[in-house]
Amino acid sequence: MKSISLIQFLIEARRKGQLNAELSLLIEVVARACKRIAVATGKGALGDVLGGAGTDNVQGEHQKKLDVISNEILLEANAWGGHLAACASEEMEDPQPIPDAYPKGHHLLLFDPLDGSSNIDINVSVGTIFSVLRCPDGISQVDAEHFLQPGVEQLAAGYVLYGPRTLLVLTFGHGTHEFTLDREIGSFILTRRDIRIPEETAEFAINMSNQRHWQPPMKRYIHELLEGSEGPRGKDFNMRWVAAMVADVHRILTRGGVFYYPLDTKNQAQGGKLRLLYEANPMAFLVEQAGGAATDGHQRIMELQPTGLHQRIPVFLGSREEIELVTRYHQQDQTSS
Ligand code: FDP
Ligand code: ZN
Repeated sequence: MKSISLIQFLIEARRKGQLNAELSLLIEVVARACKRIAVATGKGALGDVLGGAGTDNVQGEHQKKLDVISNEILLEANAWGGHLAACASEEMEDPQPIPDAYPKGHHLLLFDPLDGSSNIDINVSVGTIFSVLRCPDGISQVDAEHFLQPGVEQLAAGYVLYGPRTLLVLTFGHGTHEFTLDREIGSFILTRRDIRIPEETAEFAINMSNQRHWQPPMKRYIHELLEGSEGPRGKDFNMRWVAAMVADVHRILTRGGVFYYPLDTKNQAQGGKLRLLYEANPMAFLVEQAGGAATDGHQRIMELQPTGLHQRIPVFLGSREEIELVTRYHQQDQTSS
C-alpha cells in the first residue's frame, strides 16, 4: 500500500477546498513541534527532563520540567511562520502575541502542551492537545476575549499521543484521521482515515476515587454500570483510566468507550476539572467528527459560550448512546430539583 504523509494529505485537502494554505502550514508547524516534544519525552532521565520545574502555572498546579519545555517548543515553532495572530496555553495566564519582528496571520492557536503530566515520571503515555480558531477581523492587539469563541467555531483540532508510538489525530471538519510518526524517516504517515466510534460500548473511563464527591445523577449512572448484567443495564461493563485524557480519548477513538470527568464537590467551585478551550473543545470536535458525542452533562460542549481563557467544565464524551443516557440523567435531575 502506498503511504500518504501528513504533508501530502494536507495538500490533497487543500485541492478539495477543505482548508487554506495558512491553516495547512499551521498544522504542519504544530506537527513538527510535537516531533520535538516526542524526542524530549523519550529522553527521560537521559535528557534531564523528569521531575518538577519548581514553578506553578496559572491554575496553581505544579509544573513539570516537560510542561515548560513543551510549551516553549510550541511557542518557538509557531512564532515566525506568519500563520498566527497569537497563541494561548494552559501554562500561560495570558495569550502570547506574535513578536513584532514576524508577520502575523489570521489564526489563533490554543494548546495544552503536555496533558496528563502526572504520567511523565512513571513512563506512561502523555499528549499534546491543540485547537485552532479564526482571529476576528480588524484586531491589532489580540486579547483573551478574542479566544472566547464556542467550539463550533474551531477550524481544526487535534492531539499528539506520546506512547509506544507517537500518533497525531487530526480534524479540520472533514472527518477525524490518524497519522503515525515513522521515526526512521521523521514523517507522520496516514494510518487511519475517517475514524468511526461505535455507537454502543461496554467500557468506561472515570476516576472512581471521586465517587463519594459526585452529584446524584452521576452516582446513579455509574452504580447502574457497576451492577452489570444483574442490574438495569443487563450487561457487564469494563473500566479503564490512564489519567491522561489524550490516551483515554485515543482508546475511545480506537475501540469505542466513554470518558467522564463530572462535576464533584472538589472541583465544583472551579466549574469542573478539564479546561474548555484547550481540552474539552478540541476533544469534542475530534469525537463528533468520528460520530461520537460530547456534552457537559446538560448540553453539547461545542455550543457553550466560553467566559474565560482557562474556564473549566465537566466533560462527558465518547460513544453516542452512553453519552445520551448520562446526559439525560443529568437533565432529569435538573428538571426534578
Ligand atoms: P493532568 O492534570 O495530569 O494534565 O488535564 C487534566 C488531566 O490530567 C487529564 O489529562 C486527565 O484525564 C485528568 O486530569 C486526570 O485526573 P485525575 O488526577 O483525577 O486522575
Ligand atoms: Zn491537560
